[in-house]
Amino acid sequence: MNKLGILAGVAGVALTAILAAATAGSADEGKLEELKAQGFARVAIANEPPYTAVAADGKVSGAAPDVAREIFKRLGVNDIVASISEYGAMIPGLQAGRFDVVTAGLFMKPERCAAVVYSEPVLCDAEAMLVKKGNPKGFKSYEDVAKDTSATIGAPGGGTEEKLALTAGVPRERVIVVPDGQSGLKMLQDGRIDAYSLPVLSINDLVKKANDPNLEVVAPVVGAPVYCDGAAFKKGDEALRDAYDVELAKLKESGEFAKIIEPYGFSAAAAMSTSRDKLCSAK
Ligand code: 6CS
Repeated sequence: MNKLGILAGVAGVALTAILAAATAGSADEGKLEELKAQGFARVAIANEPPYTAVAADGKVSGAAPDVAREIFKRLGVNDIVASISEYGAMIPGLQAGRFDVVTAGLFMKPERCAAVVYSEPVLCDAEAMLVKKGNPKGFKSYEDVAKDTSATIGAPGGGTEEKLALTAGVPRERVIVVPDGQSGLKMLQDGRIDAYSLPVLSINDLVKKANDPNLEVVAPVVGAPVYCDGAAFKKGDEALRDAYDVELAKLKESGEFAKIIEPYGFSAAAAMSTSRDKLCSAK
């Protein structure tokens, strides 16, 4: 197809999306019509298995995108297109319109619940620390890291574990921002950090693939809550979130939700035993 043809095609999709939004009633109801016309939802992920993963051929998997893909298909949005983002950049990216939704294991916490519009819970997990075999510094909690004035801990930038370490009193200069799991593993193996913290299932996945006898997992981190994520939508997209929640509830009810997430190691019961309201109001 020549350039003119491509331009006409793109204009056609845009025009369809605009018309769909205009005829779908209130602006936020138009978002679903817009995504249907677009043919896909743009999702933010982190590439942190088993929550989210991107294979060498670009195929996106992981419990969070798999749930999202199934729900969007039921809403008439045929596919998802994923962008990898640091956790700390996901909410600003959503608010700036770079993504239509965050499906990355972005844990619900009051400050995040104030900034976005979450679905009901999807993936729940405790926190873990990866340390050298024998746990030489005896870490059990983030407070233990704070008390050891020579200790450093790696964590995702803008992530929950970074916040937990800082809140536990680890000085900023001893909390090392780590871009991804493989980097954290290498930094620990090279002795550049004394601990690397991610949720339990992410750390277990790293250890399983590392095949390194000189590693040990501290889990759960004493004093750290069990968190759950939800799909995070931009404020104003409440109607899209509500439509998403209707399909999520049907998946949970039918047992299909468990079939999607439990092979990754997540518990459907854990997500079904709590709620957005409880998690967003947790102290
Ligand atoms: O929500 C978060 O901030 C955390 N969630 C996951 C799945 N991994 C690390 C991140 O810090």
